[in-house]
Order: sequence, then structure tokens, then C-alpha cells
Amino acid sequence: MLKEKITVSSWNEWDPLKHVIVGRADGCCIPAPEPALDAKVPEDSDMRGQYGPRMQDTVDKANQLLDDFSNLLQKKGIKVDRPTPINFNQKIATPDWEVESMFGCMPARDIILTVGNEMLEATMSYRCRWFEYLNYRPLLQHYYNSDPNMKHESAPKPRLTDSDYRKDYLSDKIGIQKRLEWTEKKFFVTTEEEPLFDAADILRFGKDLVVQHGFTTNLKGIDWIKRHYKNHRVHAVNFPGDPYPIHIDATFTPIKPGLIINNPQRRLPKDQRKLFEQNDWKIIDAAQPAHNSPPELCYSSVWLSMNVLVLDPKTVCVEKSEVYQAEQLDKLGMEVVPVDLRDAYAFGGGLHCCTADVYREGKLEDYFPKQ
Ligand code: DAV
Repeated sequence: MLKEKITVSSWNEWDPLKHVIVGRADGCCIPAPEPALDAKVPEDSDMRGQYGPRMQDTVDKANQLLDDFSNLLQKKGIKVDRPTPINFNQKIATPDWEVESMFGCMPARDIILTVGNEMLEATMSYRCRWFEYLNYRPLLQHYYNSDPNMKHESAPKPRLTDSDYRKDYLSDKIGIQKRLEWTEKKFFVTTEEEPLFDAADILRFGKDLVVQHGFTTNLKGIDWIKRHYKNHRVHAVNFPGDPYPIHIDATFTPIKPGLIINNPQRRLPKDQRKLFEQNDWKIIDAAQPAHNSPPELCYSSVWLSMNVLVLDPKTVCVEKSEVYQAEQLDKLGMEVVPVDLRDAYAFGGGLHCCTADVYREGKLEDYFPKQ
């Protein structure tokens, strides 16, 4: 039998998508309490104080939607691969800590960062997500065996001892005002003990990588990324206005060369706009979400409305109920593909979160020649 031809390559968020990983909802758990997670779960969330496997009917529904999304992508000629779920409902431990359960393997984007021909497993910053890369190992091994140019990398596994987390965040009664003050001052739950980053804090713009400094990625993590991607320029950004800053992809979303939509409650500070402005990139406010609150037992905010998946510079997948976001992108000249995914949000995010690039056509380009 001929070996399947696979090419791993993706340099940005918008070039024509040809091969992608789509996550699964199987066995997903609400993780047990731990420092980083407690800081992120909203104070009024229905998830506080409970953990363990999610209800099977919600898993089945989410899987149906993820399968439908995969089929839709395949019909458009995009190859789709799926992770192999491990048993998340078990106690895990390292010599430094133990937790009662893991999380799941729906948001592939959080773990796997594809830059060019390299797929990198992020350090992650929650203990419950420490082993999450294992769900993707069968695929990454397959790519490694099939594409002689593919580079499989893993960032240094963090210790995640208590010294990685600020105790100030341990209370569940901090209040939004205080949280906003803290995040504006870049006083986040993670300390600078060791490099930490989630892959979903990184956006790829050809030669430039834009990385969110927040709860899940610290400055040492950003420095590690800088040293690792020596031929790239790495830019740290932060978004005051977000009381729970994790992952950049419900905050700052490039749509095509020259155009970014930005969460109007989490605007990029003036002093960080220079890179985009002097290279004639437009940053516009994203449309309002269609919902006032997230679905039940969901970690993410209503701003998953802007967690869109760009298929090519003229085509974008938008969650079906997010009519305002769809309308905005339509007016901007994009062909909008509606995708029903809201009932899968609770499993780890939206259309961008639940995917990870394997191959996008196109090559490494410099979108920001003026630095
Ligand atoms: O707005 O809750 C969600 C990002 C998920 N990857 C938010 C961020």
C-alpha cells in the first residue's frame, strides 16, 4: 500500500485550510479544583464546587455537532483527523502534585501549535491538562512518520507546584472590579516561576507571532517562545477589560491580511497598536454576541461569538446562532458558513478552539515589514 502523503505546514490563521484536527467530546470531565482553574471559573458559575464526568446526553450532543462540523469541512475538500481520547475520569499525579481528574480533548487549539512544518505541544498551565497532549500523540506520530519534514516538538513540561500560582487568586470572592484592576496591571494568577503557555494564546501572522500575556501564558512562556522561534518576531499583548484572560481567540481574531476583529470589551491598548497601524492593518470592534450568557457548565464567555474558523481569506465558519457576527463578516465581504456548535461550547470552546491546523496552503510571509 502506498503511504499516505501528508504535509504539515501552516504559517497563519487565514491561508486556505486543507487539513485540520477537530476535537472530540468523549469522556470530558469538569475538572476538580486546583489553583489555576479556580481563578478562571467565573465566581457565579454553575460549575463551582462540582467535578467529574459530564452528562452522557450532553457528550453525545456535542459529539454529534463536532462530527457534523467535520463532515462539513470534508465536503469542502478539507482532510479532517480526530484525536484519540484517553480516560479523563482518573486521578493523575506527578512527583509534585495530584488532581482527581483530567479535562478532555475537545479544544485541540489549546494544546497544539503549528508553525510552518512544526507541531509543538504547549506546556499548558492547569494540572488537569498536563497529560492532554497524549490524546494527540497518535496523530502527531502519524504525521511524523508520514511527512519526513515534519518536526514534532514538546515544550518543557512545567512542574506546576503551588509556586506557579498567586495565592491572591485562591478566593472565589474577589469580585469583578478587583479582577479588572489586577488584570489591567498584568497581575495574573500565574507567577514567573517557570515558562508557561497554552497554544491558544498564540496567533500566527507569518513572520510575526502575537502572544497574549494572561492567566495561561506568563512572560517566561513568551520568552521561551521567542527563543524557540528564532526566525520569528514575537510580540506580547494583553487585553485590559477581561477579568479572566485566557486564550486570545475570543478577543483578537485575524480574518485576512490587513483585518482583525477585536473584542470591544477587551481592546488592544494604544501603545500595542503600533505594529498593526504602521503596516496598515485595520483593527475593528467585533460585533456583539447574540447571547447574554454562555451555555450551562461552560468556562468560556459569550465572546465565543468571535471564535471563528477562517477557511481561506474569503470564507469563514461562524457559529450558527451568532447572527450579528455573521452579519458583520458578511458585510466585510466574507462568505459566511454557519456551523451549529453552541451545544459543544461547554466542552472547551468554539470553532477556532476545537480545531488545530495541520496544513494550510501558502508560505511564510512578512505581513509587518515596518517594525
Ligand atoms: O472569552 O472566555 C475563551 C477562549 C477559549 N479558548 C473567553 C475566552
